[in-house]
Amino acid sequence: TSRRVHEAGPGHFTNPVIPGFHPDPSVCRVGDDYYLACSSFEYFPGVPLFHSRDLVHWTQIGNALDRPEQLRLPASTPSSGGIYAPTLRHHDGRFWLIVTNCSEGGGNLIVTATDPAGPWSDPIRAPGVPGIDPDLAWDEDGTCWCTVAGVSQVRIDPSTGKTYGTPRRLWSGGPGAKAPEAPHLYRIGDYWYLLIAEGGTERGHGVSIARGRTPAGPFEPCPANPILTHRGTDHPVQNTGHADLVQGLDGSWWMVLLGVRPCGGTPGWHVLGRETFLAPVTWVDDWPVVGEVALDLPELPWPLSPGPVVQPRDDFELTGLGPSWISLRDRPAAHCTTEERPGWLTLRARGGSLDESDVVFTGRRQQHPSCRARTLVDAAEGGGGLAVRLDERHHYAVEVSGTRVRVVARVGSLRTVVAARSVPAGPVVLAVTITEPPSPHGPCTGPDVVSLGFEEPDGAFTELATLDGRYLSTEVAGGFTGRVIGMYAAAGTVHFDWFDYEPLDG
Ligand code: 6LW
Repeated sequence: TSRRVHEAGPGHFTNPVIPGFHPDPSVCRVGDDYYLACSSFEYFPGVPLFHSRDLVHWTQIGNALDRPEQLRLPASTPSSGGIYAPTLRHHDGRFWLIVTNCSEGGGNLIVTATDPAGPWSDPIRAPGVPGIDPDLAWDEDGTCWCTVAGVSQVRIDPSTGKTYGTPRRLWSGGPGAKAPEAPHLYRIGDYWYLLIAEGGTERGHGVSIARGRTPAGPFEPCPANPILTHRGTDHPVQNTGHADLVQGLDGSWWMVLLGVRPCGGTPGWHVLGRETFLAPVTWVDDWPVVGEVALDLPELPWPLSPGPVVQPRDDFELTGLGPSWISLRDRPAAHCTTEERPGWLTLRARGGSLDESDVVFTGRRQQHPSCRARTLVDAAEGGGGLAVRLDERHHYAVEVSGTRVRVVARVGSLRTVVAARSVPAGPVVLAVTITEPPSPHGPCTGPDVVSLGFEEPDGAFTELATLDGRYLSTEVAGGFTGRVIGMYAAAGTVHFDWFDYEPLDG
């Protein structure tokens, strides 16, 4: 079987462990609890945080940057700008998270928390940190080292953000490989290990490691580098890199990493962004050896611990939104609220359509190759709908304005209304079904198919358009994110009574 709905059977589990656009994972363990953080780019809140007790079932418990005082992404933040590559660590009774805000007026910042579910502190700015992908590591005498892409390092006081001395270049990775980045530094046994990604986050991506006797080096590269790469293979998981290591309570070692699942031959298209995968690690001659990044992984050395079952429907009965909802750039209450009309999510447009950076859009990551999303929309006072979004220039949407429903497609510089139909006055269910072609005997032949339409009052689905999913892929659009399915307002005020998202068997 090529790919399947993310699901753990007895004794086995399935990669990716966190499906959908969840790149640059950083992980730490406290007792028998694991915590993991990812990048979030142009979306608010920033830096999703997950909890697990078995490394394979992850439940989102919050976001590190979930207050406007912590994160204000200006309207100038491009898609794939914003928040990059956190490092999450536990030290001295607190969680520390360092991350880069790549948007205007941003920079490196540190937040801390005693409970990773929050609240997280206001950010401490660290302007002396000389690059992206910052890491924090403490040595035996409490000195903290901040290591960044490049790969260089500076001493830092993480409680003030102040850096000391001139940044020093540590290592550039393997000869000729581009983009040495995503460093993480660890004390393991007698050595300090410097783990990095190299080759760029696309098909050439890989993970390499070096070791030294002090946190500042000198570092000796591992003779087996890269210790992980799928470059030049036809493995169903590609672009593997940007990794972090963690040791289980039982002493076993694991790597979390990003990877993509392309569909449709060479080069293929991946549409869910870079996802978080897990691989086992063993040690030979004091070097880590990474096991296969398999879609079906072997048995774990501990019992599985599934988190709470996620219901397909959010009926917006609660005040505020759950942690997996993300809005484009910001979420001011005047434009996105569950309080104006209780039991509904109200979005108020501020001018732009999905092609503009000021569109009011709130959605969730597409996490399954095949899935369905539906929402009940009241657009009597405005216009908006349900969109599958990659960025401003790549999205498909079914939208309603008054009694007119239409499907709009934007691919690069082309924008077109694909279909339109009149519907009876009153709220209408808009629906999108995404289907990956069945490929029972091998790799997915792709591309996927995006069907958009609405439901008649009797519940029957009327399809307005079937669109080729490849144009909403990273291979076409570029960038660092993946698809997000969500609700938007392009004009006036639009109310959403509920939103369903359910995986379909691929
Ligand atoms: C990130 C870099 C990378 O900062 O992509 O895959 C960049 N690795 O390390 C954005 O995620």
